[in-house]
Amino acid sequence: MSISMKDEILKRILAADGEAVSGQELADSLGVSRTAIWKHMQTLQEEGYTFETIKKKGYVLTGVPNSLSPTQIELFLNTKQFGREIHYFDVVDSTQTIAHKLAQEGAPQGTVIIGEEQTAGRGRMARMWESANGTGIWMTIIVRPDVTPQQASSYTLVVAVAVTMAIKTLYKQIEPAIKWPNDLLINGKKCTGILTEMQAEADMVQALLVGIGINANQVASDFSPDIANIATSLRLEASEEINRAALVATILQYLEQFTELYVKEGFISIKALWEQMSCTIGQYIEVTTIRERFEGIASGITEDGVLQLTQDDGTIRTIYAGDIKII
Ligand code: BT5
Repeated sequence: MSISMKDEILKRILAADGEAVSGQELADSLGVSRTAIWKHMQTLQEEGYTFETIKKKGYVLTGVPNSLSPTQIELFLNTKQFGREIHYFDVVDSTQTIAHKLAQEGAPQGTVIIGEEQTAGRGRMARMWESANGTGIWMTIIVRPDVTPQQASSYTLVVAVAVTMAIKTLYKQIEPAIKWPNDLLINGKKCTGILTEMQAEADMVQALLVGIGINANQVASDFSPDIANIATSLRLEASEEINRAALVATILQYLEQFTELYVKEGFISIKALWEQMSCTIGQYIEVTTIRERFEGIASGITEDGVLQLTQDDGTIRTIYAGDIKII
């Protein structure tokens, strides 16, 4: 997609990373007049960007609009396929519902659905996912990996690694830990949840609908009493405002990369990274599955991404799905 003059100006100012960018130099290098530059700067300000103008030096970016519009994301996007088609909404019931429909209609791999707010955001097993307006990242990515439905169950772990890498890359002061299978925690509180749903035939995945919910810019009082004690946001932990568009683009970048690896070589290619980032292995845990509840030490993860639990009597159980509590 070609980039507009206004976006090109914005890109250069963003790339300056807090240094002033001179209007004259912008005009010269882009081959337009100073007035044209000034007009584009006006438009950017109307869109919510703020600048400081430093005499004889130029423009310094002081704020970006708090929006996840495709234009915003594209500014940071460096992928081949992921995020090249973005469906962006102010309010949705759940981005998963829209993704299911689009996937059935044949939407290509990498299609992204984003809602600024979800009125019926959901977690696993019909749980609620709190998705307040404008504060978080509520998105679903359609992925069409060439794997069997059985193999696909480990994809959630791949997503967890990609999101963790993206957060660590942009916010070096925080380090999320992966709680098997689908949570990212910071200081023991949940900042991200992942929900992977599937459209499949007996031995072939048609589409994975990868739902990612990230608490980005909430302050403590934004959380409902239901989750106030268990939830946190990246902003609370990193002590800085989160640029949600940059984070979405960085997640898509890592996810594209890890998906390629996963399809080619399987979960084993990501296993070591997952183990490094996990806070589950080595812990004494209680597991709840649909049918039963048991305890033991989370002793490892298999090459297929299945959790292994060593029980008190030494027997090893493999866990494909469920909830765990570190006890
Ligand atoms: C998850 O489920 O963690 C998966 C969440 C996936 C949400 C995304 S947002 C985009 C896409 N569209 C959707 O509708 N969903 C996906 P689970 O492991 O079942 O955890 C759910 C539990 O997390 C709830 O029962 C609450 O205890 C807690 N919770 C709810 N909202 C939360 C939030 N915003 N932050 C932290 N914890 C939350």
